[in-house]
Amino acid sequence: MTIHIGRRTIIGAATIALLAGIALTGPAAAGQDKIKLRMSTPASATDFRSQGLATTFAEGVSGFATYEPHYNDSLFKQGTELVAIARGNLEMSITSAQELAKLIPEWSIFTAGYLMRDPAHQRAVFEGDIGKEMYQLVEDKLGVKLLSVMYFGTRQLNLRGDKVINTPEDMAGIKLRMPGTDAWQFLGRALGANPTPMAFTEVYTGLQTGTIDGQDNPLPTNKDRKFYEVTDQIVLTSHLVDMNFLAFSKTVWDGLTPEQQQTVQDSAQRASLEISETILANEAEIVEFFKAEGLKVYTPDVDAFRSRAQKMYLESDFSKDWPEGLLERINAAK
Ligand code: KDO
Repeated sequence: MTIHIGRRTIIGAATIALLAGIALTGPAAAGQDKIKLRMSTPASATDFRSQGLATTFAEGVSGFATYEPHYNDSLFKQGTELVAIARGNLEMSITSAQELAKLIPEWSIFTAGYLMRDPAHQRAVFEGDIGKEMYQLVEDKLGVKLLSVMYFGTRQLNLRGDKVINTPEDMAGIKLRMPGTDAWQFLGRALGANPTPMAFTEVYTGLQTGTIDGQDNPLPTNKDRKFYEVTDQIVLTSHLVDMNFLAFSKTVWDGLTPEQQQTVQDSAQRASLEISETILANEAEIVEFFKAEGLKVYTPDVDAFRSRAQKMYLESDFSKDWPEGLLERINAAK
């Protein structure tokens, strides 16, 4: 008996075999180029987050992907990265709650000053059910996956001049640079300042020329960007226990094998934990550096800043978009 195999059948079988090969082993193993993961950020190459990702994350995924970071806003401008990922023009970014809140109003809860107590609270919130739900919202609404949370440092006021700041009232009339979204500008007002938007990459010159009277960032960032060269004081308001999220294209994610997805996830988590620990350790020792550079570093009446900010957030339009009961769940998270 002869079995007749038509031409069509042969082509069909070959196609199935080829697709199966790709699906089972991924494009890299199928002899294709590695997947390119371009990451865009306003941060410098020496920033702790940049360094952690360029080593731990890049090495972790190197079997099938090439991590290609672009620093100092050189690929996409600050605040445009998430839309670029959603549209398929970029694979990764280091994003923030403020940028997410611009596109998904529920996320504005995480932009509130004096909400997170410390880095441990932040991790408890995002690595538990709240994180799962809020990450899913981003995936559903934006087609962007948030892989991990990293502590970015606690934001402090960094000002020119020698006016002593004790309460939010002392900030009246101070032109404080805040990043250019509504959530950041509101935080500037909650601190009692006159906020003005400016891109991160322009802050040093803004301080140098006196276009702005000050800015706010975590201490390691102030050192990395040399803001101490053009300012006179740091006021330890600790107004935002700041965090970033590693954002990843869902389209790219969906094209990975389950093993590759796991490797991406594990590498992101490992890098984010290392980055968080490095930043925390650095913050603890860095005050002496600024003092040696001639800056005054002191703690104001933090309770006065906290009560003004909390009241303003609760009365704000932002709070109308906060999911029912989420504030209480965040406060209770341990
Ligand atoms: C900034 O513009 O001040 C800020 O610190 C805001 C953060 O959310 C984050 O985007 C950060 O800039 C950039 O990663 C540059 O460090």
